Amino acid sequence: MKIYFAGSIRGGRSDVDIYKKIIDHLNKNNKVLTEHVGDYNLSIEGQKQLYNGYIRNRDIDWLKESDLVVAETSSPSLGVGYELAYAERIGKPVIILHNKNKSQLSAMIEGSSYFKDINYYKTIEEAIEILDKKISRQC
Ligand code: 6K6
Repeated sequence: MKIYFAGSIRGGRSDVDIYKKIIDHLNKNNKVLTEHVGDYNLSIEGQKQLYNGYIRNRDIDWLKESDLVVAETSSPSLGVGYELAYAERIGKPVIILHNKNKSQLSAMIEGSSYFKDINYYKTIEEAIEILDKKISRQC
């Protein structure tokens, strides 16, 4: 399955270790199209050589191509919010992972009837267990 993983970049990189672990786990049995989101070397300042328009269009093409969107939303990010709204608009399946100890999820996401699959977790092990259960149901 092709998976579009969404996580904060310019919204802040404090959860990059979580993104990396989730991406590595998903990549064992799937193809994550957005591996760079878990790249420790991608800083808020990174990839400045790429035009914003190029990044936006490339990412939206990948989102359209994917079978599933997995979004880690604990670090609030405008880009992730945009991707979630886009996924909702085109009817792409979405699994959301959120750590309530880090932030409160936006009412725009919690309040949308489209996002039924919002999962609150505390540890990375718990997040991975949730994903495994959900993804095995989708296959
Ligand atoms: C990186 C560092 C500075 O500028 C960048 C731009 N690079 C990006 N490369 C790939 N995907 C991106 C980039 N910027 C945002 N995205 C997409 O939006 C990713 O798929 C993330 O899921 C999401 C992050 O949005 P922000 O608003 O936190 O950056």
